[in-house]
Order: sequence, then structure tokens, then C-alpha cells
Amino acid sequence: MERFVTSTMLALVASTLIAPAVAWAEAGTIEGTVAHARGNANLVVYIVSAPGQFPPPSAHAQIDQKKMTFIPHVLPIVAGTTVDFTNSDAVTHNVFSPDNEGYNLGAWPKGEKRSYTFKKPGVYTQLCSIHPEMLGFVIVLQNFYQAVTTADGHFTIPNVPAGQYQLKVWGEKLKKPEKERTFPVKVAGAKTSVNLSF
Ligand SMILES: [Cu+2]
Repeated sequence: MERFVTSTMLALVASTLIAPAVAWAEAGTIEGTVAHARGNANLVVYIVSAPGQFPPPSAHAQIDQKKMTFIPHVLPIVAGTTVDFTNSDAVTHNVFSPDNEGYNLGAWPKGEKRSYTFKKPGVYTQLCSIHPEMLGFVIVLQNFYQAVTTADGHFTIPNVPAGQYQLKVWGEKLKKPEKERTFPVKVAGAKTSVNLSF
């Protein structure tokens, strides 16, 4: 949520000091749907690369372990973001990832949490050594322009500056060529609609 506050504040500052309403007029929302034969939910739609710097929010992102499930199942963040892993179950949970630099946060009981700061872009599988059925994903990206699809495949990426971009889609069931496929999108107004299908 921090990023929305920040971008709102920046837009207010820009519109006050420079040219009223220009900053808002040039930003738009990308919205649409993703259709995939192996499921439309929990797909991350993101802009591959956007100009500028994207400092991580000071507020930590959250993943809960509840009813033997990572919630949310898929979490997109920008590099440098710290994620708090909370345990809301009566049993002890662990969190580890074998991906990229790898980490193991140990084991902790209900009501406690451990944190990890994700420094490098990439996909990090989240696992619990105590409960092999548990599975989640942290997707570390270059910029804030990202969204996770709902059950019916809808997504909304707000506050995107006007420009030409490449979208990609990540999903745990997508094959490698599907994850590498790019979809060009041009943001030039308040709303840009795209329907992505595989
Ligand atoms: Cu567990």
C-alpha cells in the first residue's frame, strides 16, 4: 500500500509545483484479463522494465502461514522489499527457499514472525520443511507496475506513466516460453485495456 501513498503524494507535489493536473493526465491504468488453459488465477502481470528508480517501500510486505497455506499464494514485490512471514497456526512452521541465493529462516510458533529482505529480482519458491504440501511464491521485480490476477483472470495496474512498455506474465503452471513471451502495451490515456491469451 505504501507505493500508492508515495505515488499519490508525488503526483500532488508535481501538480502543485509544476503544471496542474499534467502528472495525473499522463498516468494511466492498465487493466484486462489473462486467459490460460491451466488456470487464470494467481498470475503476475508486470511491466518488464520501466524508467526510473523504484526504492522499496518502508512498510514490510506480509505473508501469513494459516491453515497450512501461504497467504497470499503469490506475492510480487520490488527488489529491496522486506517480507514478514507470520505464523497464525497452532503448529510450528518453517520458511525456506532453494532459489537464487537461497535462505532458511528457521522454525517458529504461532504469533511469531521472521523477516527476509529480497535484494535481487527473480522468482523465489516458498517452502516449509515441516509441511511439504505448503507452497508459495515471491516474485521480485524491477518496478511497481505489477498485479496478480483474480480467480477469473482480471488484473489492474494503476498509476502507470504514459509510455510504451512490454508486459510479461508469470505463473507457476506456465511453461518457460510462456513466461518469456512479451506483450507490447502503450499507455497514452486514462485507461488501457489488454486481453492476454496463451
Ligand atoms: Cu509448515
